[in-house]
Amino acid sequence: MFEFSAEQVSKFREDGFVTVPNLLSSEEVARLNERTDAILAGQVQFPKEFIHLEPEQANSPVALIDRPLVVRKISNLATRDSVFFGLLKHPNVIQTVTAVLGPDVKLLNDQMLCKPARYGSAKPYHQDSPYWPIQPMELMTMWIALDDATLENGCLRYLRGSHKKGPLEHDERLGHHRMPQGWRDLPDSPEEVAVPIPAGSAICHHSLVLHETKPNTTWNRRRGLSVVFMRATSRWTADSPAPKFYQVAGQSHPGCV
Ligand SMILES: O=C(O)CCC(=O)C(=O)O
Repeated sequence: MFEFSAEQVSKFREDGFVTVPNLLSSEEVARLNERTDAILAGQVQFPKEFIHLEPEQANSPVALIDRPLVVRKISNLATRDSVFFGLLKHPNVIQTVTAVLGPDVKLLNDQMLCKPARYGSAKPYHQDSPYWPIQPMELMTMWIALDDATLENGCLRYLRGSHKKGPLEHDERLGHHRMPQGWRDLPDSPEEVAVPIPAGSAICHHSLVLHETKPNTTWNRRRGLSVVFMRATSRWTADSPAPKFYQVAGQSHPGCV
């Protein structure tokens, strides 16, 4: 029987991340993976603008023949696809997000992060919150492994406790990635923890914890679904009007997201 315990909540608060074993069954993982392949093969309707290729492969003939070899990211699956939408109602997901964020929770966004076999590239150290116009910066990313995430194929790596540094300026660029100054070649640090997890398990991380993934050096892709949740009392800070955010649990609050 699944349980997200008080110890896991404390670990999340202290370290900035915590593993969630057996969030999904192997059947549920297989169903999501079959659906992803059906979307990529065009057997299921899905807007093309939400499917992003590895930048250096965008014009390669491989992109026309075998999309799973070149797709890097698929955005907005949870709110646009009926099978992925089921995750937002999944009792284990609801139990976990409400344990960390409280009873009133909304979805900010979600994306499937694929690291294609052999050349799937690194994502350098960064915090998530500086990318989003949401205050306070206390959101939670649930990264669900849809393949075993290993040291070799680019599992998540964290700097334990780094969410307590507060938001850092992300003013250095590496390709299309943004990261804090001086974090490109991080010296070995005892706080750095690699977190391999099997398919169906997840990691929940605080939106200010520093994290990265290394390249995929194996012959198989590595898929992970990154789903971002926020308290329904959060505020939208951009000048543009706030989008309508999906209510995952509890109730909404006037003047908030
Ligand atoms: O999956 C990856 O390669 C990067 C994940 C990440 O940075 C995130 O989910 O915030």
